[in-house]
Amino acid sequence: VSPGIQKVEALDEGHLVRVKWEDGGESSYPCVWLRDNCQCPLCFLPSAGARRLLFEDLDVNIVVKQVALADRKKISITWPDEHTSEYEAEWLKKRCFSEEARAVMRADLFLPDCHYWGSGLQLPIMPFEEIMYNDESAYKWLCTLKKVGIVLLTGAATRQGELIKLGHRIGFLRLTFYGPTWQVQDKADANNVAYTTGRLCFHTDYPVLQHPPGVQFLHCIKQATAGGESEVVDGFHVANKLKKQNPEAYQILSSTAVDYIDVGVDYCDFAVHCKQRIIDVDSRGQAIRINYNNATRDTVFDIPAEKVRPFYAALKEFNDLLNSAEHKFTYKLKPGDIVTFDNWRVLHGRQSYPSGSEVTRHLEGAYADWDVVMSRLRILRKRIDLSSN
Ligand code: OGA
Ligand code: NM2
Ligand code: ZN
Ligand code: ZN
Repeated sequence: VSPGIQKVEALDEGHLVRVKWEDGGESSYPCVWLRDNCQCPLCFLPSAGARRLLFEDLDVNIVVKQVALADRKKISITWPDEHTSEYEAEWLKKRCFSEEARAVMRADLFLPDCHYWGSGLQLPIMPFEEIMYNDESAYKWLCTLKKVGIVLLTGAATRQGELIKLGHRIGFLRLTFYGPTWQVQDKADANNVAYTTGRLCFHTDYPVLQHPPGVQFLHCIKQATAGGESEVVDGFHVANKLKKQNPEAYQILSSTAVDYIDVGVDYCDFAVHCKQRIIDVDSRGQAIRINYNNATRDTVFDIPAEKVRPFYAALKEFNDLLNSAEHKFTYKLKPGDIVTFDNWRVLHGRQSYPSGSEVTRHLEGAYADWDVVMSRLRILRKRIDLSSN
């Protein structure tokens, strides 16, 4: 519950409104923002939770005509054109512009908290049944998926279709050229190296797409007796290591646009091309997405010839770090296991397994977008919160 308001006043020639809280704190709100966010039925459509006010109708130099304390829990503003707006104390407090308040809001919305790991990973494990039927468990699953980047679900049926159910649990799956879900098994004339018995070195899936899938699900239906082990590595953790150990390599991988290609037929025919930086960074140079699949890296390489060798040297440094015993975690999926992981952060690979005339190993895979996963996480959090209060 937010504190009441002790005092409200206009400052800076009416461009700013300052609220003094009963707990001693204070917050300042620019008037252009207050007018922009008037909550009256003319300016805001509550059924959509969206702004009705057109930007054209906003005076970006607006000042208040009058500001008053309606009661301890509300302020009211009269604008020069006599339009009036009211703002609740709690609504204002949440939207305080201080660095601290914004950090709280940011953390609440996007859960940026990240637990890095290496070979000592304690793989989080939850029963599939539980996350399907229990909201608290589902919430915990998605929070852990966001924070750690990987969660193993156990006890699913050993037939196709479980990932469709999991998709319904979060909302919907991400359709790609490989279909709504896809079958990882040895195939004749494979249209992807994943559909062979070969070893897959550390990769993220689908960097050839402009917006690669944020989350990946792999459901083990059948496992090879020998071989077929899985490997995972925390790409953000390793990227940080590379930045410290070899800033120049980091600089090259976070700035060079690498060409990717995927041409073939599956769900429908496709000819996909894309340029991606192997380490995607935010404005502060922090890794936010790894885009690396050596199999689909194009033979076309659109950079000047003299930059090619330094690029390969940088990629070798990164690839070596990914594969170092200190960083990688190895495990073997059992029939009924579903590994769920952050495909923007965790790189995965598999050991080769013997080929034969029968199918000896079968995984069903699917993708989801982080937007959908985070949306479900927030809804579950709210629902759990409401039921416990
Ligand atoms: C893939 C993949 C892992 C495995 O299909 O992209 O990484 O264990 N598969 O087969
Ligand atoms: N599969 C597994 O980037 C990739 O080609 C990843 C995608 C075929 C859907 C593999
Ligand atoms: Zn209004
Ligand atoms: Zn893969």
